Amino acid sequence: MFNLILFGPPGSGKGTQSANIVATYQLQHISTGDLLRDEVSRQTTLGVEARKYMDQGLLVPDEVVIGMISSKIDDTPDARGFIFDGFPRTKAQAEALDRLLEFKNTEINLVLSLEVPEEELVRRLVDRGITSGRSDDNEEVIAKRIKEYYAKTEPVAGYYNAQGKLERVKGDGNIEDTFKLLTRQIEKYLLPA
Ligand code: B4P
Repeated sequence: MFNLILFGPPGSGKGTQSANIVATYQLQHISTGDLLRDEVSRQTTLGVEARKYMDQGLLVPDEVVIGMISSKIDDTPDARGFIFDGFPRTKAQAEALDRLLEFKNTEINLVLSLEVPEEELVRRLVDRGITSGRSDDNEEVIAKRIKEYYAKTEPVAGYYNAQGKLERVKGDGNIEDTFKLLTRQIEKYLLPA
């Protein structure tokens, strides 16, 4: 199996690039943002609870997200590998993911971190907010999401760096150029010279 994490701040292009990577490498895509928005739109108990955090730009509690990931992994026993998009976002989530994968005799192989300056993140998310209808894509909540990222999520990069799995990728170019930089790292891993 090949298991990849796409890491980076809100608006860095994780969702956008995951779609491209899935199409090229036939990995199973798991986006905690998409899973949570699906629960919110179906107004499940989990969704009603999660929305309170998402609308404020805060992370949803670890136990909720870890439970969701665990059942999603169990639902796809034949996957060739996974691309985790927007997960893990805390050290507790990263440790839980390591345990879940170990249970399946597999592990995270590569963590690609998209690096984008803060002004560009805000610009992209404000732009998306004009058409997305997402209640968290407005300037006030975007600022909170970015703050939450630097406080709780950025340290997760160090967790994977210590395992020798982290590669930083410039994410401020256009979608196509960023995709090329990501595939270069994936190919380097899959087809070492
Ligand atoms: P997510 O859905 O993960 O949203 P995101 O971080 O904002 O988006 P992403 O980085 O994927 O950006 P995208 O490609 O869409 O999270 C939403 C919320 O859910 C969180 O705030 C949190 O509350 C909750 N949540 C999710 N996972 C959680 C977890 N594990 N634990 C706890 N809580 C969790 O790109 C953004 C925009 O930029 C798009 O409009 C796109 O078209 C544009 N864009 C992308 N690449 C571009 C490029 N190269 N150039 C120009 N524009 C680009």
